[in-house]
Order: sequence, then structure tokens, then C-alpha cells
Amino acid sequence: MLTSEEIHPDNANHANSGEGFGGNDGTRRLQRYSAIHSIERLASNERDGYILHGEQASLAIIAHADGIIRLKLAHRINGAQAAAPDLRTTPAILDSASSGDAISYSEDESHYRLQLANLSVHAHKQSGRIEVFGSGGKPHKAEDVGGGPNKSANSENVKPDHSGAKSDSNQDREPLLAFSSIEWTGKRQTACTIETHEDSHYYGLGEKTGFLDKKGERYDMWNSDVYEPHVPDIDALYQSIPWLIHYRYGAPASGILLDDPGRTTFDMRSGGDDRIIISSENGNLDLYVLEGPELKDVVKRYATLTGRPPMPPRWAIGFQQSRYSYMSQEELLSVARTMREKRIPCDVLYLDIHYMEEYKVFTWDTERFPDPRGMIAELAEMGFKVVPIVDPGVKKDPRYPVYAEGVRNGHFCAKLEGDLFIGDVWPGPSAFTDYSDEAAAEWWGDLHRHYIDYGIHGIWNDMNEPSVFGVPSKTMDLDVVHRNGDKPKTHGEWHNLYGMLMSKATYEGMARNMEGERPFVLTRAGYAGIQRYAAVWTGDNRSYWEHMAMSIPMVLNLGLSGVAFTGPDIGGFSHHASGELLARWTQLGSLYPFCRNHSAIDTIRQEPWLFGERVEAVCRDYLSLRYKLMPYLYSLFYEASSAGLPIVRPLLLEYPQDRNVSNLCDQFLLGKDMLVAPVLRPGTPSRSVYLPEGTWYDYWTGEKHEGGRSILAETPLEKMPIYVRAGAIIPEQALTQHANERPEGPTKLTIYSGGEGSFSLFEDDGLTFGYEKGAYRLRDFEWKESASGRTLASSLRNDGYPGLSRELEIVIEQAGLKPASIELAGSAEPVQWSYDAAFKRIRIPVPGDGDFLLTIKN
Ligand code: MIG
Repeated sequence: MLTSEEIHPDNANHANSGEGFGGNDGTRRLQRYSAIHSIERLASNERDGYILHGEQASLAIIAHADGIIRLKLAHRINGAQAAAPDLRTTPAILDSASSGDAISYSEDESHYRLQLANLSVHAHKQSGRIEVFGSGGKPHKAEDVGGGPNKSANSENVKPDHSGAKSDSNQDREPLLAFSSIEWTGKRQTACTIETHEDSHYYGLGEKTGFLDKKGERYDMWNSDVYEPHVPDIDALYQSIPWLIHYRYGAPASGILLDDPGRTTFDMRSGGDDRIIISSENGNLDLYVLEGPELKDVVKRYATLTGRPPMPPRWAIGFQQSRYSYMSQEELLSVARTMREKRIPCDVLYLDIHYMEEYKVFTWDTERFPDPRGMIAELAEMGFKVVPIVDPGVKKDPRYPVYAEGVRNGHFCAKLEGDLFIGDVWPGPSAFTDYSDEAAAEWWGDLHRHYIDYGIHGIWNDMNEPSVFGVPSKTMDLDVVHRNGDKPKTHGEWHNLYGMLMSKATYEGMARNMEGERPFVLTRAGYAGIQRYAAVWTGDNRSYWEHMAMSIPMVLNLGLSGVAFTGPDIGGFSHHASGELLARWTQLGSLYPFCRNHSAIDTIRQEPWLFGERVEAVCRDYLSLRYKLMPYLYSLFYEASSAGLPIVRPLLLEYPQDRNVSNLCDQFLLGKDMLVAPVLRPGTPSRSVYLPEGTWYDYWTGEKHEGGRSILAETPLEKMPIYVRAGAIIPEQALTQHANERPEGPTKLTIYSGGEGSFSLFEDDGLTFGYEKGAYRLRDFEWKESASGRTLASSLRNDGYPGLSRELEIVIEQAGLKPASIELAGSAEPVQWSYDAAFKRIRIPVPGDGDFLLTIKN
């Protein structure tokens, strides 16, 4: 427990001095990348680029991919000639990112100018100031919704500059970003200052505490096992995604990735309101600048740079129940039976550390779990999957085959001199696999055959920051060497990659050994690109109302940072849940991409039925809602996997012109058309909900609301407000108890009239990688309204999965008066539709065969 002694006036090193390494505190020997004296074309690189040479350093500027430019600093220590810059990337960056544009170069008295297809870079010779310009593409119209002064730049003036000529044709517009100084200390630490604006907003940065907009905050990137409560002071959690989105109303959005898996800092505080300072302890200023113009474009480009998530098996999208720990086979089976008896839909049960013998990974405690094979088979009969925890620490025990084999084959992390790194974790002194080494990673991956043989297809990676007990650093020694092929890295340089490389080895090993089935991996630690291998849960939160509220901005910013498949421990991990908290958190969690109830040893149990019938009913109803919405959710997972968009979104992503939503994070969108407004405090009979422009319907009652304003929603315990945008097309199915149970009847497509919209429905076997080779069905639906009538067009974009039922039940809500007629183009039979006058609802069964056009005549 810390006391006020911490803030003793004599204690000089107060944390809020906020200095990045580049802070101008005058005490450090700062070097500047200032005057640029020459430019040189990058030789022998697949991508086009130039190097700017300054007094103390050189800066390589490389066209990385469409709309993405890379800036990499190369130091020149003690004035020596800089070596050719090493342009190899970390595993965060996809090899397949398309090769960059050709760069043309020109120069005048003041500037070196580099022109790509869209982006351009101007380097000021004298000051070294680097400006990156976008294509000049106009973003959304800058509109004032709901008032507020429009201080933004007038984007009408923005003109594209493809001249590359000497005239300063960019003078009349603002750069996307300007690097006003790049500095480093004598210790190799670097910092760069980026000029922004008073009215700049910042998003992304992965998994951080705080609100949606990171303005005024300062965060470290250093994967940390933080059991202390997750409060605003905590500047680093389990994930480090050094990715920041810059946004101003009316101006093009942009993003910056600092690809450095060592300790880095993003400081939006110490430089004042109009600059950010990004620093790297190891001196790796390896920056990617991504252009918009829209926020969505920035997010999509980030996905082309670092990867999109693969489709999870459908069961992994179902509800999951966990506990630290289910202590025996009987206990796990009884949780499963209770779920089914009580009709609480559920797909996955977890095994935390007690399933192992002495916490040795790839073993079973045969006293607690005498017949794991029988147990898993019985659970499978009931429609449950089992996901066991696998930590990185391998118990140091010469009789333990995993340890013995790892040592013999040199798979574990070691110091340069050869000593194994041994750290204390659950099993006691343990070795840690060096996942940067190909052979070691493959060995680890294949060890998972052990689990697959028992019928296990999902793995939970924990403690992979890595967390180490009893040492001040709380992690692996920084001088441990990761072999990484021919480019060894110290742990200090690659710390933030450890967890991701573990999950990569796990995912790939599982995929190799599962005969075409898609594995599920859940991880606590990660780095940029983690979405390619694992879902992310947000670690050891507590059963605090505040932590439930904070899960929203966390999940939203993770989504803006490439990680779509994410969610917190529902009900809270440590501390003790109350029934009301569990009810509210289950409502909220039922619409998060990752939906798992988990709690810690020694806390009150929090399975959905433990707080009386009323809470149980709330949990049942909302988890059932999740399963009814499975076609919607599953299609959103496909959108994440194919387009790189998040599943839950801040309103800002869909309404970037709306000045009321820049920091709105007590409500969110599921997909683009469903607005979710959870209750985040106890005893709350009503809450205010902000509806953006357009018409919205209460999902529960059908009540119509005009947007662009806040409304007050009644919130008895049974109700979490949900609204649907007019024009939305929402697919649903009949309730099932798990995700692989076949729903009865046709897929229901509900259309909310009064606006226009579209939806792409994705369907496949939910299980295999077949979809990567075209074994899926993708149907695009489009709803249009005009004075003479309304139409629903369906077009089959891909028809690679013939096994599926094609039938649809189309339901048009708020349909107005009874239509004169309804026709289905191409169908000889008259359409058998019905009209419910009380609800103004039309129902139309459609055989759904391929393309069709449904016309509703007024
Ligand atoms: O607390 O394996 O975040 O979900 O139940 C130490 C036991 C270790 C931390 C994880 C938590 C898990 C627990 N683990």
C-alpha cells in the first residue's frame, strides 16, 4: 500500500513532470535532427525511397503502401557516416502490404520535396521540419450537428498537389502531420514532436484506461501485468499498440504507427494542446504515417499494414463462462448442465490453472480431472467447447518432458552467455520459450497436439507479457536475447512482442494440427498485429461499476487499433459482483464481440443464476438476444476479417461530422446501424441517450425518435436501451442454446423503414478455413425508398456454400399504411405477404434463391 510519503516534496522525480525522453528540461544532452544537407536515393530496396542526411542522423522516407509512408531514423553516432538504414520490419508489419508507390523528387532553395501517388513529403532544409501532406482528398462535409463553433480548417480550400514542382503549392493547405523536431539523447533515446492543433482529437493506442479521446493523456507502451485497479494513473496495461489516430473536424484524419516493441511513450500532455511527443527508449524511430481522409480509411489502412483478424470458429462468438478456477470435472459438468437446464445459451467453458498437475502446461491434474477425454466428449454432446489456459512459464523440472526437451533443443530464452532465463511464476522457477525462434515456435505450436487429442480447439494465453513474480521489473530480464533468425534482439528491445509471438506460435500450431478447422486463441498480452492470431480480453478488471463503464472506451479504442475481437471479464474479475452489477454488465457484454463471464478465486461466484431469479432472467434474455442476433454479429466478424473494420464502434466512426460525439463513450454502435446505451451505474431508472442525425427506432418498443439530440430512456433493470437506425437491415435467427445448433425456420431480415440502408450477410460452415477458398455465401441486401414505392434488392456476391437454407422472412417495421401490392421480380407465383395493421408491419416470406428484387408499391 502506498502512503502520502510518495508525494514528499523532497522526492524529486515526480511522475507528472511528463517529460518524454525528448522533454526540453535542459538536463539531457539533446541532439537534434536539424539542418538537412543532402538527399540520396535509397539503393537496393523493393520499395522506392530517399534518405535525408542531417548533421547527426539520417531519415529514410519510404513509400510503403498505398496511402502509407514510412519514416525511419538512422543515427549517426559520434559523427560517423550513417550505415545504410536497416529497413527490416518487426512481425507487426505484414509482408504482403502492397509495395509502395514510385516517388518523384524535386528540390528548391528551401525544401526537398518527395511526391508519391497521393502523399507528399516536404523537408525543410534549414530547420529539418518534415511535413506529410495527404492527397488533398476532402473528408466528409464538416457539419455542425447540434451546434458548437466550427473552428476547423475550411476543407473547401484543399487542393490536390500532384505537381512535385518547385512552387510551394502546398502552402495554402495544412499538412496531415508535421514533425517539427526529431531529437535523441546521448543514450540513444529518441523523441519526435508532432505539431497538431488545439482542436485535435486522439484515438487508438490499443488497450488503455481513460476515455475515448486521449487528448491530454500520456501513456507508456510496455506490456505489464497490472493487478492494481485499472485507474487513470495506470499508463501501461497488457497490450501495447503504438498506434495513434489524429482527428480534427473538417480536416482529413491520419494515423501514426511507431513500430517499436521496446518501451515507447505517447505524450499528448506535456507539449501542450497542440503537439504530441512520441518517444522510444531504444532510439527506434520507425514511423508509418497513414492517410485518411476519413477515420474509416485510416482504420482500414492500419488493417492493411498490420493485418485483419481471421474468422473465428462460430462457437467462439457464443457466450463463454469461466472461473479461476473450476476445480474439478464434476464442477465443470454441473456448470454445463445448469446452463442447459436454465436455458442460458452458452458455448464455451474455461479451465484455469488448476486443471494442470503442479501448473505444468500440457498436463492434467488427474485427481481433479480423472477423465478429461470423457468430460470433454460429454460436454461436446451438450454443445460445449472447453478452452484451457496455457501460460508461457515451463516448470523447471528435469523429469518434466516439456522442460527437458526444451532445454535439450535450445528452445528457451537465454542470456547471450548461454544461461537460461529462469523466472518465478505459478509452477515455481520456470523457463520461457523463445517464440522469436522459428524452431522453438514450431515446437511450442505442435505441443498443442496434446490438447487437440482431447478434443480441445481453443487456447487461452495468460501471463504472456511475460509476467514474472518477485522481481522489481515484473518481467523477463532485459538482457535476455531473443534469437529472431539472424537478427537477435534483447528482451528490452522486443518486450512488447513476447505475448503476440506466443499467440502466433499457438494459433499456427493449432491450425497446423486441426485438419482444416479454425482455432480460437485468447490472449492477454499483445502488440500491433495481435488481431491476426488471437482475441483479446482486457485482463484483471474488478467488479466495479467504473470498470464496466471504462470497458467501453477500451473496447472501442482496441477496435480502432485493429483488434476487433475483444471484451472485458463480464461481472468483473476481482472484487465481488452484486446481482445488479452482473445484470447490467451481462446486458452490455452480450453485445461485445468477445463475451465471457470470468471471476477470480476468493471472490463471490458470479455464474448468471447466483443472484436470484430476476438477475438470472436478465442474463438469460440478453444472452439469448446475442444468439438471435448471431447472423448480424457473424456478418460483422466477416466485415472485420475482410475490410478491417471494428465490430463495435464509437459513434464518431459513423458520424465523423458530429461534434457531439468526439469523446462519447457511454454508448456505442454495434456495426453501423445498432446503437447500444448500457446502464453504467446502480439504481438508475433512466439514462440520457444521444442519437445522431437521422431517424431511430427503439429496438424493444418500435418507438420512433428523431436524432441529432439526446433523449431520456427508461431503464428498469430489465432494459438496456438499444436503437436501430431507420433504413437498417438486421438479420436474426431463431434462438439456439449454442452457436452450432441449427436454428429453426428461415433467417429473419428486419428492415426499419423511413430511411435507406444495406447489409451484407455472410454465412459458412462456421468451422473450417473453407471460406478462405470461397466456401461461403455472401448476399448483399439494399433497401431503397422513394415516393412511388420501396425496394429490397438482394444480390448473391458469392455462392460457395450450397448446403445452407436460402429461405428468408422479410419483416418491414414501421411500414406505414397497407401497401397496394408487393411483387417479387422473377417469381411467377404471387407473393404471400401479410400486413399487421396494429404494428404497421409487413411480413414477406421469400424463398431467397439468389438475386431478387422485391417491390412494395404504396
Ligand atoms: O491472476 O490464471 O488475468 O484471468 O484467472 C494471475 C489465473 C493469473 C490472471 C488472468 C486471470 C486468470 C488468473 N491469471
